[in-house]
Amino acid sequence: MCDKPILHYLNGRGRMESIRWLLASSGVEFEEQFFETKEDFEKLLNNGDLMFQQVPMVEMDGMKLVQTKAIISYIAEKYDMYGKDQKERAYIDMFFEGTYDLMVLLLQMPFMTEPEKEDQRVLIKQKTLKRYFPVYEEVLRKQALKKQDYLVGNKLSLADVHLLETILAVEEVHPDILHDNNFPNLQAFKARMSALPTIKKFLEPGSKRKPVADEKYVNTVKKVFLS
Ligand code: GSN
Repeated sequence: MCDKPILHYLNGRGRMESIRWLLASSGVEFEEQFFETKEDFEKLLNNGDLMFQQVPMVEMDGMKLVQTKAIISYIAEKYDMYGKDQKERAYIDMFFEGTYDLMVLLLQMPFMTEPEKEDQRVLIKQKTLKRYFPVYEEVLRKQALKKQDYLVGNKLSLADVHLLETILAVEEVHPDILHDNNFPNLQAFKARMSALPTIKKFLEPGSKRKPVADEKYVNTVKKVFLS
């Protein structure tokens, strides 16, 4: 019997990566069971382990949790990353949903054709600059005036962890986006967050953080889910 959460997914980012980020940032060790073939996935399905025949699935506390956002909420609440009251939680949810919407655009990209990828790169830049990053920059500017380092209250939350994950993912597509577009508070946030011990460790090579999807991973996903 394993006390650590067990994450069931492919050996790649996808919808599981934010769950990995949240657990790692909370200092929680976890195990992973990867599947690589349709047969492995079907085994989980046939065992009745997947409520909606979908992954991510996380085994923890005697449950087989599915639905990414439900999993994220459970972990955030359990490890005190979900604010101190209902209002803080509402803001954490709003900030998380914003970065999640941007992250979906990033996660789709490896599965596109080259011309589609180019359009998506442009779309990501436009949404990042016009819709998302200015919001977080302004919130962090106001928080800095109150000598507060995080998006909500004065405590690390799910919203901060997901913002850092998203900043780093956007930078993989547009490396100079913070520097070239005058986001000093986001830059300072990125540096501060990356230096937190649990996050620093997760960012180091050899951690359970997954690389950006390559061709092999894309083919595995297609083989498992689309064949
Ligand atoms: O957010 C969630 O966890 C669900 N609302 C969606 C989960 C989902 O779509 N999972 C995919 C694989 S991960 N990539 O998106 C999945 O299990 N697809 C198989 C299927 O038959 O839907």
